[in-house]
This record gives sequence, structure tokens and C-alpha cells, in this order.
Amino acid sequence: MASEAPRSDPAQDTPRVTPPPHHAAGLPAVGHSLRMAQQQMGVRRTALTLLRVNQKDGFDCPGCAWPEGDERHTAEFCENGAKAVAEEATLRRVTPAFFAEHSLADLAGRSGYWLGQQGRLTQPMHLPAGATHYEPVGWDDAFAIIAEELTALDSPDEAVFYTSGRTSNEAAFLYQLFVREYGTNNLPDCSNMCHESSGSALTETLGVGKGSVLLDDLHQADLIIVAGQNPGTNHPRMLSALEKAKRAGARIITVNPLPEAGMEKFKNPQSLGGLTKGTTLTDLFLQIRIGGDQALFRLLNKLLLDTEGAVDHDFVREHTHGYEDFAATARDADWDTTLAATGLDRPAIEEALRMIVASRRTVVCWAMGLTQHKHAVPTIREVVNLLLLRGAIGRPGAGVCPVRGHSNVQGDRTMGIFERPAPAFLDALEKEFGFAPPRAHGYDVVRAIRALRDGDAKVFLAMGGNFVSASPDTDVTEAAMRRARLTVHISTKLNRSHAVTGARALILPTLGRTERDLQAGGEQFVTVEDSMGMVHASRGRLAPASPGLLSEPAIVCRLARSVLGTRSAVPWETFERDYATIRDRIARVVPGFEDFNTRVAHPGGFTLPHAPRDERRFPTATGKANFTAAPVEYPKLPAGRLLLQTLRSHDQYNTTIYGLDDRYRGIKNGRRVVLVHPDDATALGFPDGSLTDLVSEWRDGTERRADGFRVVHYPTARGCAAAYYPETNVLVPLDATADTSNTPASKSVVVRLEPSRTP
Ligand SMILES: Nc1nc2c(c(=O)[nH]1)N[C@H]1C(S)=C(S)[C@@H](COP(=O)(O)OP(=O)(O)OC[C@H]3O[C@@H](n4cnc5c(=O)[nH]c(N)nc54)[C@H](O)[C@@H]3O)O[C@H]1N2
Ligand SMILES: Nc1nc2c(c(=O)[nH]1)N[C@H]1C(S)=C(S)[C@@H](COP(=O)(O)OP(=O)(O)OC[C@H]3O[C@@H](n4cnc5c(=O)[nH]c(N)nc54)[C@H](O)[C@@H]3O)O[C@H]1N2
Ligand SMILES: [Mo]
Repeated sequence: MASEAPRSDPAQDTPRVTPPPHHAAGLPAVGHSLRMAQQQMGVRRTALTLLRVNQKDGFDCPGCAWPEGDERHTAEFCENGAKAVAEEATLRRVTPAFFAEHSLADLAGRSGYWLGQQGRLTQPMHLPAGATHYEPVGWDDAFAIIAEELTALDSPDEAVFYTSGRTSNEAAFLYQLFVREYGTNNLPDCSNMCHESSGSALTETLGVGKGSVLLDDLHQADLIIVAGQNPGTNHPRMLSALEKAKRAGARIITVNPLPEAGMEKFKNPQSLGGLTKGTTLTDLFLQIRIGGDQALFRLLNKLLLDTEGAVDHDFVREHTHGYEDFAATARDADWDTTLAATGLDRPAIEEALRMIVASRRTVVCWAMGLTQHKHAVPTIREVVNLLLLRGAIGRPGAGVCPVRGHSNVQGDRTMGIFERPAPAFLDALEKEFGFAPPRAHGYDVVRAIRALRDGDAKVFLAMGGNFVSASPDTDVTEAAMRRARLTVHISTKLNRSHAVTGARALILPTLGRTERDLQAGGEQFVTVEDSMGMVHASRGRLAPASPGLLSEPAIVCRLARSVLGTRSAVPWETFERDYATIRDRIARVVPGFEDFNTRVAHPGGFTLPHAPRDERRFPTATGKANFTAAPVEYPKLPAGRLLLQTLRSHDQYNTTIYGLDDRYRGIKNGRRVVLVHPDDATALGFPDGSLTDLVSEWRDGTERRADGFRVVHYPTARGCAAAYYPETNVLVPLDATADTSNTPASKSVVVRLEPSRTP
């Protein structure tokens, strides 16, 4: 299979490589973000906009889901938050004239970077069947087209409704309400590709699929383990929390195949000290092989069991279930397997053990490095086992901390964006709105792609995101999308999903976080939930990018009226006029949101209840926190192969490319690079700077290819390689997913290097 997706602009993709720095942030970061922001927004708008980010009366940063503390700095954003804001608040515009000039074929031949650089969408656009160009369409006509296609389906289950993670609570609640009243649970979301493994593992073991720590817990921790995460780039404000914890005496273990600059040393741009010295964050760096984490945590658990006084037996007795089975299995863990799986040496693991035993309050943070593997769910369960042995759940300064990606991805799930909704949630919807929601489970992302591929789904609608670029197996996904009768995208910016369409397509442009949202009932605000279950208001101040935009809640309300007509039992017009009326309903349907409107009026918002954290109550099947004992797995590589992880550069937000540099890894002006350990690269015959094609091998014998990558000799763990997503999504087989969570295993792709066929 060869990819049809365009490569990044070859003329621009000429990587230059220098040794990576050993620290993150500080003054260069501030300068870099201001330059990018000013290119998009100009000087005055940059200043006005950035001062509103994450202030209590401002808007929630559309960057990541890291929480804001109670004391806010004047500039409570980071370099990458500033880039996310600039990307949205840009002064560049995509107008109907643009679409008249650029055919669909032209757009499909452009890189994602180019598409994003064209600016904000301004008008609804329609691609009629057989047309070569998108044409302007009125909002009412656009909704009528969707209604026509949805009504023509044999079953509501032939439609798929995707959600990305920036959508507000209000819009998400309305969206799932519309979709369920229409008649399906086909609500895949970006979470399916992201923290689904965390949700699966935590729900089963602790009874709540969310993190159990608050920001203050990190500040109070004795030990923080950061596994499979690159906060210097993806959650820069987390570094401030780690710095604060360190100042209070915490120690930090970093588990990662790559030495990431942010975790080495951090120069806080928001304190004078940060402009000079910087804090060394990591005390112990475990440079693990990709996919070795379950084995590592299993051995640590065995060693804890063997260490006098290391197990919190009172906690285990009172609050857990399954200890005996787990302990019997864990005692079988052996050094040889662990050293092979992890590539670590014995003294390093023994040092980690000493640090864990010495810590009363331990937090484990993780992100995509743990969630995107075949055995991701048992890996995260093993992390939970460790914390349970130590009694480190529901104790101040201790707990699980899955660090979420999109700024409201956690809130969207809380609002019911889920293909497998809990019966209690559906009961509450039914009681509140008087219709019977469908009970059968819907498609997640991977199943939705299969359904489109096989002709079982025919209409695809996306609330945000960039489905074709974010999903695995690009060629399969694009072919699946092209089989649809209608594809619809509610978006702020142009992306590849607008260029790879069904027979007909619609682009519905919407307001972003930064913009004022004026409805018939006056100026509105929306709410979001961060990675730690804090809910707060977000209020945009900028004038909308175009008078042709509608807000996400307004789009859902009008769409619902158009599709459901008089059949609907829901007061869509009232909801559109005044979002407080939506919050009143959320308060009655979603536990933890009682008195929503009153409590969200409080500056800074409120914290959702979390039974394990608040009262050491575990709403699991057994009523206790569950130990689990899965067999240890780790990727085994055929000779001459590498295990490729697909990850983010410093200049991107998922599929949105801000620029071609990855400053913290010393890479400039190019994205088609593959980082390989010098000894591995040399043994395979690839000198530094040589050109290679990446060929992924899947167990069914199929091969997938991405050509023209520059080999960069880089100090990653042996046997491992790293290259950027989404260029490498073409290599991730659709069927390569995590057990239980079905998350694409985009951090463990078996590849071989071949001398490049492209010049
Ligand atoms: N600026 C910016 N911010 C973002 C995003 C962005 O693209 N840009 N994306 C947002 C989203 S949606 C998300 S989900 C998060 C993602 O945040 P991260 O999870 O930090 O993102 P990745 O770039 O995928 O980095 C994965 C990290 O895990 C490590 N890793 C890979 N495999 C393994 C393994 O097997 N074991 C261990 N221990 N480590 C491993 C990699 O070396 C890397 O450091 O960031 C969010 N924030
Ligand atoms: N190989 C590989 N694949 C991966 C990953 C990986 O690590 N490796 N990571 C996975 C992860 S963690 C995630 S979360 C997914 C991300 O998948 P998605 O969430 O689908 O992708 P994004 O790139 O975040 O979506 C960007 C688009 O969202 C739209 N947008 C931005 N803001 C708004 C808004 O406020 N409203 C609306 N309606 N639209 C908006 C813009 O049009 C923009 O082009 O990708 C996954 N894919
Ligand atoms: Mo994510």
C-alpha cells in the first residue's frame, strides 16, 4: 500500500538537526510564542487576547486540559497555549472566493500545514455530488441537506457522529441529546484514540474513569512518577506544578524512551528565577523500551510485596479486593523478563523501588506513552496495583493522574459523548426529556471506520476535529470516508477532513473559545471540565471571525429542529436562546452538577465529586478497589526491526501544524524525520541524515509505507524509533488496537527501514 495523502511540502521539509537542549521554557519560549501570535493576530490583538487566557473572567485556553491553580498569574498560559490561541484568533480568512479558486482536488493535494495556515472558515459551504468545488450555502439549506440524508437512511445506526475534545459541556450535552433522540449511540470521539485505555482501566479498578488527584495533591506529593508523557511540549503548565512540588521536597521519576527536555530542567517563564537558573525536575530517569511499562510496574510490585513494611495492609484489607490472586501472580515476576522488556538495568529499578518505599504520598501521571499500546489497559491497571499496595488512593498528595489532552475532552465524556453510555445516564435522559434513548452500543472510532469502509454507515458528521488525519491507517480511513453519502464538519479551520469527502459534503463554520457568543437571550458563556474534574466558565471576548458563524450550541439546536421537526420532545429554541436553560437540564441529568448555574457563577468554578478521592469509596462491581493480575506482555521484535512510536513535535497541536520546528529535540524546519538510536541505525546501515522509507509490518502480512524520512541519530532507548503524527498514521494498521479499550496502538508500530525510493 502506498499513501495517497500528500507529504508535507517537500520544498519546506528540509530538516536541520542540532543537539537537543536540556531544559524547557524560559525566555526563548516567551519570545517564540509572541512571534507566532503576532504573525497571526498583530500586536494589539495579541496583547488583548493573551491576557484573557485562563483568567477567571476570561476564556479557557483551547490548548490542553491541565487545570489552572487558584492563584492566577497575569499571563496564565504557556508558549503552546499562546500558539493554540493565535491559531484560532488569527486574522486570516477562508472565504467563498477561496473555495472558488481552489478545487477539491487542489485542496486534497495540499499539506495539513498549508490548509491550516489559510485562516478561519467564514461561511457554510456545500460540495454537491459530482461537483469539483465547494459552493456557498445558507445555514437553513445546509441543515435541510443533512435532514434529507439522515431521513433517507434505513436506520439511524447508519449515521456516525464524531466529537473532538474542544466542544463545550453545553454543546456536547445538546449534541448527544440530539443524536440519541434521532436514534443512535454512534458517538465516537477523540477519547477513543487518546485516554480510552485510562478510562477502561480506572473504571474497572477504582470505579471512576477519571484522575483522583487535584492540583494541590501534586504540590504535596513526596514522589511523582511521570510515565509516557512529554509535558514540556504538551502540558507546559504542568511543569510549574512539578517545580512547586520539587521546591516542597518532592522527588520525580521519569519513565520514557526519550530524554524529553522539559522533564530534565525547567526554567519557569513566570518567575524571575525562571529567567535565570531553572529547576532540575527529574531525579531518576528510567529510559524504558517502548511498551515495557507493564513489566516494570509488575516487578516493582513484586519487590514491594517482598519488602518488609512496604505494603499498606490496613488499606488493602479495608478497601481492596483481589489482593491474594494479584500477589500470587506478582510474586512470579522475574528480573530477566523485566530487564528484557524494559531495557533497564537492575540498579535503576532498585533505586526506583527505594524512592517508592520512601514516599508516603505518591502520584503517578501518564499520557499517550501508556495508553496507545496493545496492552495499554493492563499496563495502567498495573500502575493502579502499585498505588493500591501503597494505600496511595484517596490520600492527600497521592493518586492516579491521567493527564488529558484536549481542553474539554473529559467534560465531553461527562456530558454523555460515549458510544457505550451507562444505563443510569440513559435512564436520567429518558426521565428528563420523555423519549426512549437507544440502548444498543454504538461505534467507537475504529468501528466507525470499519462501518464506513464496509458500507454499513453512510453519513458522517463531526463536531470539531480532523477525523481523517487523526485516525489510524490513513489510506483505509480516507477510502472509507469517500464511500459515505454525506460528510459534514463543524469546524473553525480548514483541514484535510474537508478535502477527503463523501459524495456530498458540508463545512459548517463555528465560533471558537476566544469569541463573543451573542444569542437572542444576550451574551452567553459556556463551561468546561479540566483534567482534574474542575468545572468552570469560559467566556470569549473577541468579535467573531465572521458574521457568518454560528456557535456550536446554536448549530446543534437548528440541526435538531431541522432533522427531528415536531417529533422532538426537546425545547431546542429555548436552549439556543439561553445556555443557562441547558445547564438547568444538565443539573438534573448528570450527577455532580446539582445547582450548576449557581455554582458555576463562582469565580474559578467548582470541583466534581470523585468517590475514591473524596471518601475512599469505590463504585466498582465488587464495591472495593480491585487488584488485577493480567499476564505480563511486551512487544517482541523480529530481527532487524524497530518499534516506532508516533508522537507530537513542539510546533503542532495534534493534526494542526503550527510550524516545522521541534525546538526541544533540536530539529528545525522539517517533520519527515525518524529518531533512531545511533547504534541501531548504524547496525541497520543508516548513517545520520540518510533517507529512509518506513515500512510497517502487520501480522496479517500486509505492509504499509511512508517514504522519505530523514534518519536522525538520537538517544532514544535501544530498538525504538520515533516519528511525528499525523504523517505516520498511514503506518498504523486499523486492526492494531488496545485490548478492551480498542484504542489504536499508535505508540507501538513494528517497522523496518528501507533505503528511500523517493529522491
Ligand atoms: N502543544 C500541544 N499540546 C497538546 C497536544 C499537542 O499536540 N500539542 N495534544 C493534546 C492531546 S490531545 C494529548 S492526548 C496530549 C498528549 O500528550 P503526550 O502524551 O505527552 O503526547 P505525545 O507526543 O504523544 O508523547 C508521548 C510521550 O510518551 C513517550 N512514550 C512513548 N511510548 C512510550 C512507552 O511505551 N512507555 C513510556 N513510558 N513512554 C512512552 C514518548 O517518548 C513521549 O514523551 O497533549 C495535549 N496537549
Ligand atoms: N498516530 C497517532 N495518531 C493519533 C495520536 C497519536 O499520538 N499518534 N493521538 C490521538 C489523540 S490523543 C487525539 S486526541 C486525536 C485528535 O483528533 P482530533 O481531535 O480529531 O484532531 P485535532 O487535530 O485536534 O482537530 C483539529 C481541528 O479541530 C477543529 N477545531 C479547533 N477548535 C475547534 C472548536 O472550538 N470547535 C470546532 N467545532 N472545531 C474546532 C479545527 O477545524 C481543526 O482543524 O488524534 C489521535 N491520533
Ligand atoms: Mo488526545
